[in-house]
Amino acid sequence: MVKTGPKKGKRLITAALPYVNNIPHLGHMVGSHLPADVFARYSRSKGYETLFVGGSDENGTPCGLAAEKVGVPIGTFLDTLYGKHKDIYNWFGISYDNFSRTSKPVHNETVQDFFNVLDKKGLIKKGSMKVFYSPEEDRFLPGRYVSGECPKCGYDEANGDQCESCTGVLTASELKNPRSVISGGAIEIRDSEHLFLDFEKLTTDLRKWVGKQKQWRSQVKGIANGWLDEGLRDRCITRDLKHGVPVPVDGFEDKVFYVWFDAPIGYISATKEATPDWKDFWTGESEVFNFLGKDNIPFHTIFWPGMIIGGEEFNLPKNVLGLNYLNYEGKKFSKSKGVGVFCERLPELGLPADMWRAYLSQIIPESGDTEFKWDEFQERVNSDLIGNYGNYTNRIVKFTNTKLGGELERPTPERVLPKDREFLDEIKRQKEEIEESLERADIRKAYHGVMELSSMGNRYLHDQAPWVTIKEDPERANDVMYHGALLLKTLATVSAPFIPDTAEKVWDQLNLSGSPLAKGAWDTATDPLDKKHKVGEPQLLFEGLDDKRVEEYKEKASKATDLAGFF
Ligand code: B3M
Ligand code: ZN
Repeated sequence: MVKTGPKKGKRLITAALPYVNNIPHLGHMVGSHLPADVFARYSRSKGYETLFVGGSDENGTPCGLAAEKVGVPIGTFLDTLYGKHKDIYNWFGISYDNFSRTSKPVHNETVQDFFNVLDKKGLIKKGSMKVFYSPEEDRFLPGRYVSGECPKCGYDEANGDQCESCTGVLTASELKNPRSVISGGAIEIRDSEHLFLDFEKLTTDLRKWVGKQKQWRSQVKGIANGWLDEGLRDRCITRDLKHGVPVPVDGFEDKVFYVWFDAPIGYISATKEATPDWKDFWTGESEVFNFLGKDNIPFHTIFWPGMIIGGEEFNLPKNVLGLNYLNYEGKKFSKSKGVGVFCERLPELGLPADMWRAYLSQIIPESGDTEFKWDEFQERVNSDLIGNYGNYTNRIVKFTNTKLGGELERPTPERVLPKDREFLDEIKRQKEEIEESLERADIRKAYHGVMELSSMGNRYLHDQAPWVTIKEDPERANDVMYHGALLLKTLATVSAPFIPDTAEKVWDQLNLSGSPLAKGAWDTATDPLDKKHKVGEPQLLFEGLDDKRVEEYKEKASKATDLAGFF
């Protein structure tokens, strides 16, 4: 019987749009795509009308510079890299309803419409800005294309917009002896006309809204308040570049929008592309959740919300989930130094995506930076996934097959002992605890709760020892296994957002209809099994990881592909 609970509202879930200037590594997976996916899968299962969108951020300088370095036309570069990204997210089971691109016409239109609304409301001003110009290349150059001496610390390789050495933020006129990164030629400073968003007018509303966001993690609050306390100045929203979203203003034909102006509007264009009812996901009761890395927090707590407040009546995010960084064995991920796990290598290792998803769920950097460690990966797979979860599944399905003719009978109420009732109550309580964590998008805590549920099952079997009682009291052995199977059904449901393929396999072994990921599955997870329920065949869920194999994986996974190799 399917329970119909109160109708659940809409949820729009977004993961930050990655620049496709490189191939993602595990740090990118735990920093947005995976937590957003777990949350989206949970929301669907809980019955929310869920839409999970993302896409590639193809505008701005990062992609343009990467294409120039490889020496292929930008269009070719972006098509290839978009494909690589999409393949990787599919392999990982990231359940995007739409993974779009900011180079699509629908995006250009959406950005221009958004801009026009801001303009009509009097929030756009014209102004002049000093910018880098390369006479040799006959073009304006963005900060990333220029290097020179830092006026603050004297570092010789500072970027045009920021010094890597002292982290100081620089304007074009401050950098000493600027030269082009591409040609090496000298740079002039020229005045150029640009458009600015008037942030002063938005500050009061923004401050009010930020103040109300009690659900934000402390780091997110801290960063947002830091920006507000410093005072918001007008923000330049255009650039002297060819590649990007055209600016619909006379005299701006040679300019495009600044990438951080157009990229967040990508959340709207991806929604638009996904469904004709897209507006319903951005207005009314619909809840918007953004998942993103630490460096993107100011953009998602201040600048993008400011644009929303100033623009059309779109919903502000219900929560902004800022994630920290993942390190690798005590170091920072580095493609050139071969430090890290690079996602394009994972399929060839042959390990199931769920193994990665399970370990990564335990090290999502929610409250501080975390670390990937191979020996910990091995340990977690062997002891949690296999020793705890896999073992529990196997005990239930195998015993039922070999000792109970493959069939479980629901015990009559008088056969349910107090310790069984306690056990059944505990299952419900544990499920609720996992649900509370997931509602806050505390993925690590929720995953921990899932493993704890599995341990509870193992303890119950250990204490009730059906393999002993079967000899004198087969009915009691049946009853214990029936309760144990009910826990397994719950376990499959609550683990499904984290390890979806594995949860489906457990579901099959239990011979249940539907899917542990189906809409509404969450609320029926603890409902009783049929009066007489035949289980399926046991099958191995995971193979163990030994030291030798781990060494091989480590070797292979740390070899990142040179981008030129894709062309
Ligand atoms: N592309 C930055 C990044 O990839 C930027 C995010 C855009 S989210 C709207 O980290
Ligand atoms: Zn410096």
